[in-house]
Amino acid sequence: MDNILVNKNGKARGLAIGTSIAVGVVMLPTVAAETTALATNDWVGISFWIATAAMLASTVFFLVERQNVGDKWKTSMTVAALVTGVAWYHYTYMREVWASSYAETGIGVSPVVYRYIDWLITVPLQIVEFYLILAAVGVATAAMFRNLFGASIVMLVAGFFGEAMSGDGQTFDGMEMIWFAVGMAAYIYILFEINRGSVLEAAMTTSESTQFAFNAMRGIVTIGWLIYPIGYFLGTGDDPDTDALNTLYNIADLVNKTAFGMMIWYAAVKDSE
Ligand SMILES: *C/C=C(C)/C=C/C=C(C)/C=C/C1=C(C)CCCC1(C)C
Repeated sequence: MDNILVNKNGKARGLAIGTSIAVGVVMLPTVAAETTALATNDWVGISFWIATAAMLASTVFFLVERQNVGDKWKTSMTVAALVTGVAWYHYTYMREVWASSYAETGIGVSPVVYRYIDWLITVPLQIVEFYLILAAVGVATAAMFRNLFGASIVMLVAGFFGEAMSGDGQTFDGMEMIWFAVGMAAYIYILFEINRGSVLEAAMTTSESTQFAFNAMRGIVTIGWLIYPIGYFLGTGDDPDTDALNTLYNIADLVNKTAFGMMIWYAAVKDSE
């Protein structure tokens, strides 16, 4: 306590905590806005609520832990905190869209617009995170960044058009599947790009912790990201299962944002020991 303002590390930590508190206070009116009480049987609403809390906790954790890792990992920790922080902000609205419609009608409404605005910000941030890992592996190029970035935008825009059309009462369900195919093509391209032979080879020559981060990234894109198209598939078309779509999206966000950030943190701590 006596040296928290003197010691360089303590000062930086104090700054991080201060920033977290300031962000929290500024956000308070929206977070604590008049809210519909969650119905006791609203399981999807409960998953929204859990995700909201987890995103906030992760953000504070990544910001504070940033001080305990080596310099070269600090930017990765910052980006991880931005991803969960932006998601937390949107979850406070998404859960409200869902829970209020469920409480009124017994049927939850998908917060499509908030969801996609969130993804449009957090997915490119994750691409930055991937780029930092690929740079540590020694294979990052500007072209690669541009391609991954471009493909992720195509994927999301296609998903948005498909979902915005879903359940609109017009019987042109085929369009949802066409947009799905466009999104899948972009996703498969991303998988291909990070699994190139030259990338895998270069990764094998790096430190243990860099390899851990690299494999975490591949696992996230291959398995974590795959949950989203499954949710989309179940939640659009003739007989859309909106509960399944939102539950899967919420779980996927926890895996891809919180758990991925934790893996980055673990690699960073291992490397900084
Ligand atoms: C933090 C949010 C993340 C990591 C969101 C990722 C979203 C996807 C990987 C979405 C993928 C989709 C397809 C592959 C096909 C079209 C439908 C989407 C947009 C759900």
